Amino acid sequence: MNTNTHQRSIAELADLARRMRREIIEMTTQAGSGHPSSSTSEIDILTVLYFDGVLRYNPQHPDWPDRDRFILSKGHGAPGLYAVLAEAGYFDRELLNTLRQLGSPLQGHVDRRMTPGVEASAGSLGQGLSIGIGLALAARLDQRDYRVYVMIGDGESDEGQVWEAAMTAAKYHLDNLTAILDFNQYQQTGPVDRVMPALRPVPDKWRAFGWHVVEIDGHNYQQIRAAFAEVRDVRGRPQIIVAHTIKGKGIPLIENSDPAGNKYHGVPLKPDEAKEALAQLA
Ligand SMILES: Cc1ncc(C[n+]2csc(CCOP(=O)(O)OP(=O)(O)O)c2C)c(N)n1
Ligand SMILES: [Mg+2]
Repeated sequence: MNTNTHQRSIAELADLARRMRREIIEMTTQAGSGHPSSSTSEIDILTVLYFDGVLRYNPQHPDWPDRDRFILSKGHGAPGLYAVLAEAGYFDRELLNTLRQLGSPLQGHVDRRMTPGVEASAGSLGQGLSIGIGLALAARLDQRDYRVYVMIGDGESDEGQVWEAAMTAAKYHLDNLTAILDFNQYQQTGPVDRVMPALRPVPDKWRAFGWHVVEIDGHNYQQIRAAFAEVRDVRGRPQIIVAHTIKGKGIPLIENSDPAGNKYHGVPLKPDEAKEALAQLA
């Protein structure tokens, strides 16, 4: 099954994302740990990337040399990516029930040695964009036309390595590299505006570093689709999609928790809460 060439209707995308939100809740609650709020903030973007004809991939051949690469640099958002990879056909959906178990290929943070479809191991924040640069440079050297997409977090952007990568990608004019910022305004210990207020103004910073910037609502499928189309046509510079998102989006219990979904950073719903959330996502 190669799902990558097929464009879907907005209703189909919404339905897919709803199902994957259910799986994120189910697997984290069953595991008794994990990151449901980080995973649900990223899931609409991943839905368009994987299921609306953006990313070029073939689950039957995860090592296909001409595939596009997606790196989840905020590697704790693993449950979201696992739901996507199962839906895409990289592995059986049953495996989702083994999240975070010893010996399972689905560890708490993504691991490329264990999970088909995972391009880079992550969890120690700040490294994914640099790995993406390596892959983008390799594409150029190998004369391949694959593209590289890297999702980073706003809290992750505290890491100096992100800005070293920002400069380096611009230096090499890597127009086959797209970063996606999951700008949900929160990180593990609180609002990014308190932990690192100098992150703003985000779009101006990336522009100053030589990147093409697109700013969108990261839960609006039309805007996500348009952003991926726009960056594909940019020549001579890397691009970043600054996506405004909400931690726990689509799960009222998490989304409306205080403060703004971050109560559930690294905290799954309890079984009775999960039951309520799943009923709302039925
Ligand atoms: C280098 C490093 N420092 C600290 C952590 C601990 N940590 C795990 S998640 C997280 C917050 C990340 O926030 P953000 O990038 O905004 O991701 P979100 O969950 O909001 O999507 C932190 C600090 C880590 N994983 N790696
Ligand atoms: Mg964040």
